[in-house]
Amino acid sequence: MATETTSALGSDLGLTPDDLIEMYTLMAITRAVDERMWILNRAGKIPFVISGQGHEGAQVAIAYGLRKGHDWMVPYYRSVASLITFGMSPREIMLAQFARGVDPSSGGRQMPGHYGIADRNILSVSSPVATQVLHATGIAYAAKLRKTGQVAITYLGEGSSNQGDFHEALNFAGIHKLPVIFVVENNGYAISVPMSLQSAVEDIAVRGAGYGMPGVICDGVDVLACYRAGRDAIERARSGEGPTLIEAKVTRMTAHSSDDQQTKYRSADELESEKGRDPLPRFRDQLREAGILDEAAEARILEESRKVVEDSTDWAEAQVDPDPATAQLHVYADAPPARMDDPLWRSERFMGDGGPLRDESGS
Ligand SMILES: Cc1ncc(C[n+]2csc(CCOP(=O)(O)OP(=O)(O)O)c2C)c(N)n1
Ligand SMILES: [Mg+2]
Repeated sequence: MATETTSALGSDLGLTPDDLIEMYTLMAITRAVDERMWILNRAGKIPFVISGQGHEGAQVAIAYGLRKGHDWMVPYYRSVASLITFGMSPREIMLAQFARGVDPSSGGRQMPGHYGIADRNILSVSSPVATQVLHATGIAYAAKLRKTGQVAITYLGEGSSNQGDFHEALNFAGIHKLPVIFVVENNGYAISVPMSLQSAVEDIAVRGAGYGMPGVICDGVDVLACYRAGRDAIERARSGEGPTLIEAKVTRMTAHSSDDQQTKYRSADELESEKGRDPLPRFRDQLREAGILDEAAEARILEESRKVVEDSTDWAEAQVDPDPATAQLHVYADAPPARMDDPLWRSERFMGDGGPLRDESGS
């Protein structure tokens, strides 16, 4: 296990060997949870998986310096490693996958992968890509006005950085020097569309210059470089210097989602060459070489990951589905009548002056 004398790896960044082991453990747990989701999906137990495999190094490292429960995280659908680093538990992740009633993200109402826990400062994932970039900017604006010292961090893919929302958010954040961090996880594809057809520039980070903020590139297999990028951006935001755009170059090790087949648009050669871009073995080798991770510690981490996966799967699966009587909770300010033939449906409150149930006789 880690000791003071084994290595100085990470010490220039203020990271201890225990920090590095924790980061590796978070990556390993997330990978194990993700792999289990695919099995559950193929077994017909959960409807949909959208995977963060290949993104874990960047996600854990960039989020590692945040203050849990104080700062704000505004995730996207691949953010499981970021969320676990920020304190969401694998049980809570699995509850969303199984859409159980006690799921803290939405009580089993949202599409799977739409994680969020309001009282832990984790905003719900948004289905329309890039809308979250504006939400994070608004949260950062509020934090600045209220002088709370909070930092908001948000995540998106490189394809989503072509949406107008991204540019409007960065412009506003740059003008007002907001405490917000924009993390673009560039995996080279927006579903089947390659980077060359998404953007005329190779690096999304250069867009930061257009909005008056640093654009920093980090390699997603270099966990310590990603940590440095995150730490610097957090310090910048916290000290009032303003926003940062981080672009983490990552690889998408799986298809876009469980409903996609990437061999239709990626060659076998390309997929093979990407295998060397898996952050887990890269970080593990780095820790081994530095003498921080020995075989016994690695075996312990593997065992811990296995236990966490078994526990979170079994526990979440055993929880009950949401009560159907609560299906309309939080959908309307006033609960509408349960039956469509209830005369209340025809009232002014629900019909206005011509709703879908307007009396065809014209009376
Ligand atoms: C506004 C909007 N347009 C299209 C979609 C459908 N969609 C979901 S994910 C996705 C690809 C996004 O690619 P990228 O931003 O690179 O993220 P990645 O999935 O690669 O992590 C698209 C087009 C959507 N959810 N919202
Ligand atoms: Mg992408």
